[in-house]
Amino acid sequence: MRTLRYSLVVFVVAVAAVGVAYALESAGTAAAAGASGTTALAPGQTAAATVTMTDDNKFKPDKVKVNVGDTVEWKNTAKVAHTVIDDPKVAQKKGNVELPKGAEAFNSGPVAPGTSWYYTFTTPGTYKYICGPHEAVGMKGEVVVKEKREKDTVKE
Ligand SMILES: [Cu+2]
Repeated sequence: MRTLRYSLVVFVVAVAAVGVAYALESAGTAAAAGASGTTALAPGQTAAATVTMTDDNKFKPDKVKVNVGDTVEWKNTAKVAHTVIDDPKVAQKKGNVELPKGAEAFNSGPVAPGTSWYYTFTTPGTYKYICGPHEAVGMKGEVVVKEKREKDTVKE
């Protein structure tokens, strides 16, 4: 009888430990998924394209093409804050924001004058994005992310 009770205690502790391990792992995955947008590049990391956010409320250039895995820099050269938003829930006009299937929505939050925001694209397709405060005056842009072709990655 005592042995049975002991076994039960061991079993309950083991189940609890697995539960905690799973919860920790899930939290780690969630954090990693949200880490594609950042305010600073990692050492040795470079931006494949730079989009300037201007005083006349424009993304320049308003269309860039990059490959999967590339990082795009949005550089705010204006005197006001701008944002880089690709979240359909935030857009006032539906067609202004577009995401490829399976891609996660992103939102830079306010990018202060003189600073940059970086986003690394991991899903190929067309991204249409807006600046939240200036969507109504037409501050929109597009990023086309191409699947990396085999010959680009093969080195001799
Ligand atoms: Cu703006």
